[in-house]
Amino acid sequence: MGVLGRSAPQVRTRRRDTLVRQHRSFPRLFGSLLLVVAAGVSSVGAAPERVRPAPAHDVKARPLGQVVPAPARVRPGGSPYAITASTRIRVDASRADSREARRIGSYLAGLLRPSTGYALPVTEGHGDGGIRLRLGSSDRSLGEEGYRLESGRGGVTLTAREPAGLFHGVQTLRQLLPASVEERSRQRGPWTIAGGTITDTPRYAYRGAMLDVSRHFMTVSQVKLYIDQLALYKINKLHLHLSDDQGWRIAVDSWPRLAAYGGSTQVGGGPGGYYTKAQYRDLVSYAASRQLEVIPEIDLPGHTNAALASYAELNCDGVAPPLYTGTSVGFSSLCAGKEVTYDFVDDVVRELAALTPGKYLHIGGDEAHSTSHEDYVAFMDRAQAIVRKYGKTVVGWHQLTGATPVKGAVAQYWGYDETGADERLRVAAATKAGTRLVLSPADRVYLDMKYDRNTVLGQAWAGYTEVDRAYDWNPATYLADAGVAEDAVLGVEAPLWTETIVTSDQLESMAFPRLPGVAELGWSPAATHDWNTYKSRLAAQGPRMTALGIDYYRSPLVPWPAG
Ligand code: NGO
Repeated sequence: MGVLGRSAPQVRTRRRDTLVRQHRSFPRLFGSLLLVVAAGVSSVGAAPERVRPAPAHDVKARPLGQVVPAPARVRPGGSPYAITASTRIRVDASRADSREARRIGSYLAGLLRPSTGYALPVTEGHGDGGIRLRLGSSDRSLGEEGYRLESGRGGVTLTAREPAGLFHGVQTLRQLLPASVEERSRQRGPWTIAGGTITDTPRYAYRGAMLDVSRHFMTVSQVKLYIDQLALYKINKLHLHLSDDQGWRIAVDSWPRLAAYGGSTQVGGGPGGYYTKAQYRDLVSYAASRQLEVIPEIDLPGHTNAALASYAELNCDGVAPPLYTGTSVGFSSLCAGKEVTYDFVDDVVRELAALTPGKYLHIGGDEAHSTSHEDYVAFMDRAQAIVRKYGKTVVGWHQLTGATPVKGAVAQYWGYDETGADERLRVAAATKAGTRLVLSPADRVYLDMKYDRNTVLGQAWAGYTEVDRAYDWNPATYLADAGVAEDAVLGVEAPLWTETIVTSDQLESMAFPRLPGVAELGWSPAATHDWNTYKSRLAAQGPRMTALGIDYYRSPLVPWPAG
């Protein structure tokens, strides 16, 4: 592996991106200076002293297609629709679907009420006008995640077959409104949506983001915040990297020291932490409410120092190593020759599978440099069988293709431009035998890679990754030269490793604005792919991210609006 020789990252924790911070505080200061001006033009029922005028670039209805990810089909035309104090959100669904549809209606109302100041009651049944959410459409072309948005003078209607489609349609609707709609205090409208029709379905079924909660522990509320940010861009999988050398982050009843002791530290020696089962369930259901499926990962047989430190019997020599708070990789291994190893894997997978409604369970398999090849193959055979026994689909990092992927297994490719031909060919051979791929090329979509040499956080072992590089590649052909066919690609995933990341602000400054580009690669048809038009649509996300409090990196490659 090319990465073998990479140097350990320099860890600089708790630095904030002060530039971004200054940028964020500007509109708020500006807003308070204009309070008096705004007082006379507030929306119905608004408390005037909390209203500020919309910035100039927000006043007109944004063009219908100005959405990230780019919608599949956009037909502008007709009159715009304006949300007003009398607008209702009408939920129109069969009885079977009505709870879900109502929930999505309430979610939309929750997004719009604080900034508009309108009541926006959510009501059920037919009726014209307002915002209409129709679930249970018989239009098969919308698939499981697609939707249609029709906007005109009388109202805006979202139609979908499944709740996921309605939810994604809500994200589009939201982006068609001025960025100030994302503020949590009352703002001045108008709240206008351009007229026309959008018909939208995803290119790939798998559009993921990974969060490493092991190197630095992230609290439940930090993860929920990230989930909300991912949902805005129609990401539908949240892969949680729950164990590594530096920390075990999920309670396992049959092996309680894993979390209690193995979770008690992190990179740099902080207190670490772990999720109780109730907290994990809460995360899973929160993610589901945002149409994201949680994919838990227990990294095996390497990256296991936290487990080895917690239970001496898991070590070949029976001696538990100390906890580890550095950032090296490849030094730990479960003992493939001991039966207790498989009892351990069985217990962990059984408990985790029981907590996880989604179909996937990720067993890592990367950088097992302290496990012999023979042991690796034997171990992965048994570990995969255990995952299947508990009814889950195996996911592994692409080194799994150096063992024997089971039928239906998914390999997550994290190679980069320097990855050798042998390795690519091995991955391609596995796809010919039925293994499907999730693509996470490290020099494209690793969100922990530095943007350029001035980036304070992150690492650079796969090279610098500016916003254009993260966006400008084609998942369908990325491994074509090695022989990977288009239909072997299940989708894309952007991992965020946290050796250098501690706070949500730091996380945001690395994820944004690259993550929306990866989301677009996963969702939008290849025909819409174009850096020049994308960068303008991305620029329009700037004020929205600011309003949401997202500390994004103001890449010089993107024409962000002034102010
Ligand atoms: C590699 C390694 C991780 C690191 C990451 C940092 C994979 C799959 N294994 O990616 O342990 O955290 O790089 O960029």
